[in-house]
Amino acid sequence: NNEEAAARAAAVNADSGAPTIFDKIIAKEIPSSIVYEDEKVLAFRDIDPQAPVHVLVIPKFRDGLTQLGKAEARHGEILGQLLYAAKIVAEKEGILDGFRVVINNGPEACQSVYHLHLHVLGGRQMKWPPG
Ligand code: D5M
Repeated sequence: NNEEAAARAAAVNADSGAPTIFDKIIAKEIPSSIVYEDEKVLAFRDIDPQAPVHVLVIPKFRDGLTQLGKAEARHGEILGQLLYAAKIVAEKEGILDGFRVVINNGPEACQSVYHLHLHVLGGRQMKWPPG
């Protein structure tokens, strides 16, 4: 089924530390629909939206943060900036009353792009537990 296929696809995408497609988005070498940008953070619409609002929030400088599991104490500031940017995105998108922030970490969580990213999802009733 779809979930198994997604899990398999994610599993082949292990964390190699290689550049990802998000580097090209940051460099504006490939187009994206930008929702918010500042010096440190970029937020753009997910190409495969799972909700009416689905925005990815990423650090412009990956600095070893291929996934949250690689975070170290020195990343504290950017991690806070990413979470705050998620709130700004929710506000801009008009979903401040109900939204979800997701980080998929590693193959078992179906992470497919190894450049840390927060998913900001909203605009519909969410379910719990997530799949
Ligand atoms: O989420 C990775 C997400 O990245 C997934 O939801 C699709 C999205 N993606 C992949 N390529 C693009 C481009 N080019 N534009 C916008 N969004 C993109 P993960 O948590 O790793 O599964």
